[in-house]
Amino acid sequence: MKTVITYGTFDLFHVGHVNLLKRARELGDRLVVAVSTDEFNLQEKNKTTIVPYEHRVKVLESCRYVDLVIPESSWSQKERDILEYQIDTFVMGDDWEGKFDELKTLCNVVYLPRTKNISSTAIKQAVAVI
Ligand code: C2G
Repeated sequence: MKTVITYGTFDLFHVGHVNLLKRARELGDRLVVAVSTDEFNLQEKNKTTIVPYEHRVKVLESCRYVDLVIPESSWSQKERDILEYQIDTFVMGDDWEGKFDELKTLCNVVYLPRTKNISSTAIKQAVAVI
């Protein structure tokens, strides 16, 4: 059983997220997704989300590529998660290229090309001007 993990906010779930999750899932047999809590987003990423954490969890749990959803509440939990869930591959979009290379001592680290021309921020901006 090859297990993959990825982390993110996944606000305003869109096709860029779907493409990332699909490709991540294809790297193993099981995909664990760690979703940033509202507090983590606010305190650590200076991000306010439109969709509250509980709803973002439910949306991800409904995605065919996702097998398990866990909370992301700190930057430092990744090492613990990799050991606890026996992760073989850690995946992030390449906007994070190189940022998590220290995890290479624990598992494979893969950065996948982001989907162009879509982001939660762009969606917020587009809706704001309607
Ligand atoms: N993503 C993508 N293409 C896009 C938008 C996002 O491939 N057009 C990917 C990102 O690279 C990331 C994942 O989708 O791997 C989730 O994106 P965000 O919700 O923006 O995640 P982020 O806020 O970057 O949080 O500890 C890591 C952080 O929690 C990552």
